[in-house]
Amino acid sequence: SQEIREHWGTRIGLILAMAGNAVGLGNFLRFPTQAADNGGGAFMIPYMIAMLLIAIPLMWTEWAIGRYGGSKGHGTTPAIFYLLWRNPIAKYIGAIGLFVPFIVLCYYIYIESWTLGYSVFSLLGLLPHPDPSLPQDQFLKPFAEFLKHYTQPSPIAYIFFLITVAFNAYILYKGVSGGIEKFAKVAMPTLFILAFILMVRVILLETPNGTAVQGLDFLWHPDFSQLSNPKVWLAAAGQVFFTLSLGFGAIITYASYIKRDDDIVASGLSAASLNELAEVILGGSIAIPAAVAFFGVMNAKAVAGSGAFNLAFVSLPAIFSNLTAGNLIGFLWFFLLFFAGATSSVAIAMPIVAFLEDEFGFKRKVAVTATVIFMFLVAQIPIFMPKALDEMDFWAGTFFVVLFALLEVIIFFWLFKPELAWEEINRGGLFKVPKFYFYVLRYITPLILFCNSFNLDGNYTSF
Ligand code: LEU
Repeated sequence: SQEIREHWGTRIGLILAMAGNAVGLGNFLRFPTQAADNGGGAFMIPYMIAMLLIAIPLMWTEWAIGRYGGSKGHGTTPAIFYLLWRNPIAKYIGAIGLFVPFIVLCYYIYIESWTLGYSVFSLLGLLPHPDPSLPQDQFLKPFAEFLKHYTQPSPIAYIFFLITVAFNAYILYKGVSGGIEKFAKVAMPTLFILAFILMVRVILLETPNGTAVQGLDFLWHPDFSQLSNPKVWLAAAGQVFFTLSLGFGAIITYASYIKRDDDIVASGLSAASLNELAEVILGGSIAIPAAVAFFGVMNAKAVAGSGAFNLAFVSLPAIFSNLTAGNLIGFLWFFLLFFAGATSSVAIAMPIVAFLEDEFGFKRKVAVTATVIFMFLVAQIPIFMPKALDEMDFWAGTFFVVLFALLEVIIFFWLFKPELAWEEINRGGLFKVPKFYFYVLRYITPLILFCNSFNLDGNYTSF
């Protein structure tokens, strides 16, 4: 269909939508868990290096691939990879860029729905309120049981899931600038304000077990002893992928709605910077410091090691229930997570929507309806089989994203023309990307990704 392709309304709208795509549950749940589990200060060094050497250049690559495809009427990788590399295999490789976001969407949106449910429970004071003088494990127990009961799944969990799906569908129906962009313009500033309030409240926490400041010290005190541990490097690389939505096909689809000569260099960097602000400053100053203040450094590590769900849905509500206005603070926390999740779930839904529109000529509403129905059906698997959730998260959210990123740099910087790829990134840029990154993208990034794609350690799951 040669109808005019939709475009983002404003540059700030584009940046906020892309930041919304990136800022998600990964920033507030996955990052603290990964950081604590991998030694705090030991994790941050590989994290920064992976950010500079893999994530930032890949981010520009995905923006460029998407904008290029969009200028030719295509927003998803089966078509775009074939434009870049005239080999039928390109279409099959490109299909990974549909499969990955779709699979992740099907469990991600379910977890997102818990955050909506929990924000309502907090606000209404329906979460447990055990006696604060109880010993720690007994104090946490009602919260753990509440979560277990909720995710069985309970009928109420199912209702919140339906509301969450309807909410996502509504934003998608409204289109790129009328839905996603408008929502991001409200959700992103709100999210930053909520996170800031929570951060300030948490930093002031002090109990006989510890202080929030000790939690910050745990995260920011560099620990070089773990640098030779490959597990820490893999975890850091996995986290930068997840948090920036790299290798999910979602950035490419969003970028396909950018005008051909509009800047991507500065906008891409701005969106990534907002994500890092939300992750290392805000995300890093809420869950871990709160857990350290309440449980002490050693126990906080154990809490984080027991998984992101325990940290977010058991430990934090338990901590908040002890504070004045705890219901309200709990609400801020879960509602923050809901906004973070929703701006990301619409992003991973978009590749399928765009694929149906661009390649089959579906109208927006039909494409969204088909995507939502299909998602709803597949989502029953993680809803009723929690083991499947882990499995989907590992394969789609951890393994295939890295493989897909490897294939996309090879296609763009080797099979397409490297000089053209470079010019594609820089065209319209408010500044030029340092040439250093050209060599990084041609040699270093693929090499690192190649080594990383052997990461089949099944213990390594996102959540
Ligand atoms: N980047 C998002 C997050 O941090 C996830 C992605 C799959 C949309 O939660």
